[in-house]
Amino acid sequence: MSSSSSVPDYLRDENLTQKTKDLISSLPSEKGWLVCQMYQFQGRWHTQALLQGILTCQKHFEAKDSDIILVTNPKSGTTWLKALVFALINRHKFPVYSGDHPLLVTNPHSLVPFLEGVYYESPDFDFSQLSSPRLMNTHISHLSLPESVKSSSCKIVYCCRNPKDMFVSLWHFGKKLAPEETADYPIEKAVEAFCQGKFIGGPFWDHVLEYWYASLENPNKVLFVSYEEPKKKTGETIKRIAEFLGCGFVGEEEVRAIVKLCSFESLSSLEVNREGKLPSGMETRAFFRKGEVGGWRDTLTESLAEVIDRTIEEKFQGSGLKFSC
Ligand code: PAP
Repeated sequence: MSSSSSVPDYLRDENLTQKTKDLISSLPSEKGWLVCQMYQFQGRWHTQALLQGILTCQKHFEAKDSDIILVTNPKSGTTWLKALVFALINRHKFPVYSGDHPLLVTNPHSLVPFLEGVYYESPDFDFSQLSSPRLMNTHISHLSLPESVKSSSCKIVYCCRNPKDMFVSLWHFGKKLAPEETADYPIEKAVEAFCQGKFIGGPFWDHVLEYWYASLENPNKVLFVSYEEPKKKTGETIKRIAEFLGCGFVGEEEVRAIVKLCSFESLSSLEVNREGKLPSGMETRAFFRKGEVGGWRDTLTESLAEVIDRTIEEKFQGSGLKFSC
C-alpha cells in the first residue's frame, strides 16, 4: 500500500494542460504496471505527467555547448551518477574532503535537476539561471531529445544497468510507491510487460541501444558507462568521465575521496537520505535499497530470469553490447 504523499509526481497525472489532453486522446494507450494508464509517444510508453514534461522540454529547453546531461533508464544508476558527476565537476568549488560538502546534506536529486520532471512541475522554470557548466539529468530517449541537445556540443553521459537488476529495482520501487490500484501487480505480469517494452520509458532495449550506437558514432558527444563498471572500479569510471568532460587532472587521492563520498554505503547512511524528502514530497530513502550487482536473484525465480534473458539476447543480438550478470 502506498500513501499518496509519497507517490512521485510523474505517477500522479494531475495538472495536465488542454494541449496534453488533446494529444493523449490520439495516442495508443495501455493499462500499465506501476501506473493505471500509459501512452505511447515517439515509440515509448509514458505516464501523462512525464509526457507533458517531455513535450515542454522539447519545446523550451535550449542546450548550451557547456551543458552536461546525464541519461539513464529509470533505476539504472541515476542517483549514483548524479552524485559522482556533481562531486567531480564541482571539486574545486566544493573540495571533496571537506566536512561540509553539499552531498552530505542534500540528496543528489536536489542538486541535479531532472529535466522532464522540472518541466512538468514548474513549466516556467528558468534553466538559464543554473551556473555553468549546467548539470542536468533525463530519462528521455535519444530519439525524443530536444533538438538543441543533439545540435549543440553539450556532453551526454549515459549509464545502463543489467536489465534484470533494473527490473527488480523498479519492481520494489513500484511496490513501495505506486498508486494503490497498481501496487499489487503480479510479478509474472510485470516481467511480461517489461519484456514487451510496456512500462514507463520502455522498451528499455531501444533506450539503451539508441545511446549505445550514438556513443559509437560520436564518442566525443556520448559517453556510455554501465552501473556494473563503477561497482567494480569506481575510480576508473570517474577518470573516464573526467577525461570525457575535459575536467582536467584529477589526482588519485581526490578520486578515492569521490568514490567514498558517493558510495552506496556513505550516501544511504546520511540523515538526508534516510529521513529526508524531495521538494515533491517523495522520500529520499526510496532511491537507496540494496545497490548491488546481481541482486535480482533475491526476487526473480530462475524461470522469470530466463524470460528476461531470452528477451535481452534477442534484442541486443549483434549490437556488441553484453550484460555481465
Ligand atoms: P531513478 O532512476 O528513479 O532516479 P536510480 O537511482 O537509477 O533511480 O535507481 C536506484 C537504484 O540505484 C537502487 O538500486 P536497487 O533497487 O537495486 O538497490 C539503489 O539502491 C541504487 N543506488 C542508489 N545510490 C547508489 C550508489 N551511490 N551506489 C550504487 N547504487 C546506488
